[in-house]
Amino acid sequence: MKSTIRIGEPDAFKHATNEDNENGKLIESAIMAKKDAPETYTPNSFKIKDSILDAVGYTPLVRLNKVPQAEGVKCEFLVKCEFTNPGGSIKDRIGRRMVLDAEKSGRIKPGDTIIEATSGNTGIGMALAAAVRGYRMIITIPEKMSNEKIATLKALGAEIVRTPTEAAFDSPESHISVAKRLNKQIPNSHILDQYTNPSNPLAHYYETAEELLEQCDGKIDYIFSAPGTGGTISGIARKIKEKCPNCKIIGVDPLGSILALPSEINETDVTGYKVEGTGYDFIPQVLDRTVIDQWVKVGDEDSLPMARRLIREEGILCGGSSGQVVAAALHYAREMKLGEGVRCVVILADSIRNYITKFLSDDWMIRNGFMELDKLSDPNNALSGVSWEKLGLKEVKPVGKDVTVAEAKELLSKGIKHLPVVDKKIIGYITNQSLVKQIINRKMTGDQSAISAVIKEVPIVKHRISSIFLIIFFLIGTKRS
Ligand code: P1T
Repeated sequence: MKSTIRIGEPDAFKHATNEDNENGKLIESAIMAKKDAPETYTPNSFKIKDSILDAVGYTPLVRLNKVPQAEGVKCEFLVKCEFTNPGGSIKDRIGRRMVLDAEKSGRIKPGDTIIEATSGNTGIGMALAAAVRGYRMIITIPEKMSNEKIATLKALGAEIVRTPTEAAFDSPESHISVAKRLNKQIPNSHILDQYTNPSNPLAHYYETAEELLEQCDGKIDYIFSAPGTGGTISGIARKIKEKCPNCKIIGVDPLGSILALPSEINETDVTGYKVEGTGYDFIPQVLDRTVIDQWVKVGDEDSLPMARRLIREEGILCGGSSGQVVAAALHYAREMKLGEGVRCVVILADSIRNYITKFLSDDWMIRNGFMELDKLSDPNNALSGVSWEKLGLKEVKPVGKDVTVAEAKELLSKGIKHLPVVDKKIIGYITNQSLVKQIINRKMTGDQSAISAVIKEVPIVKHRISSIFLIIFFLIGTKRS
């Protein structure tokens, strides 16, 4: 498989626009202004904690012993295991700090409602704080994000509003705009806003970066982090540049996002990606691109298999963005010929728990083109050696986009659960449930087009995979659901 990874030219911060320099100044002045905020809310102690919020932070820094070596990388690779935070991600740090800082400043008081637009992990971190401190929590979150995150959020008592993944950040349907609308409608509600709140980078300036300096005795040569809001990388970078000025900060950005510099490196045909939490279609205010020395772009094809390798080979139970940043860092170390004695630190933002039905599943990986079909000949796979014929699967023929309600209904009544719809290429599938919903909601008749019943969340099928492969996977879905 061809690598998707590409490295931008060095000193990328030199390409930051005036607007980004403003972000840098803004974060600097916020950090100066907040010097009186507590440096940490967590005493570093093994003693009894007053609440689970005191268990946030002080995460392990662990050496990788197999994957870099297998990739021919000579330098030292250390990973910051943020998945050991109580809510399972690095965003617990800002969940706690944004809530406690807002309480301390008198902006919010228990009983109020907190609303946050999130890709899930910040939501979990804030819902934890809200549960402990007594707030109502409303989360707006794009459909793309995993059901595992939603289940955790609901268990923490958060109310969920899902928004379309395709919505641009400034469109009325985006998770950010919906949060703003709810804020106007709900009395005593507040958006603490991770995209602009200085408490976000401050959590990493005061905590994550200090932990790294202590864990490494001040010797760090490279730090790799994949920004979403940019709070992690900006907060860490600001402290590291003060204490360890020769350390290089490398930003890792998914193909399809526009955060990297110089901006030409963002050019791609890729319009979406499966890794959750990193990359955006706008530059968040807390992302200070002036403190990032270089950027690496990386696609899902490298990121998700790398997350699986970290789990399988190193026992590091991390999430997809961790695979993304490690894949990019290893590529960088190899290309730059970083030798023995060079220390690279990689921030692993979240945990396997968020992705059990996504990249942890072989079916999901194969359906999305991140694992070869012949993986099923792997002796460890339950289906090893079993031919598709023996599984008794029938072929499902895709229908065109002009399929009518009556035709779709007829095909679905023959035991097909997912009816693929094509318009030159696959555009989605119709299920009994999606069809019935349209018939009821839109009072549709049999001769009308069934196009509105198409579910568009369809696996990206790579050109190297034949349509037979696609059909097989509709059948697998049919068998198992
Ligand atoms: O936002 P930032 O500090 O840049 O962290 C990026 C990031 C990386 N990896 C994962 C899995 C993440 O969830 C995130 C950021 N997440 C959010 C912005 C959020 O709302 O959960």
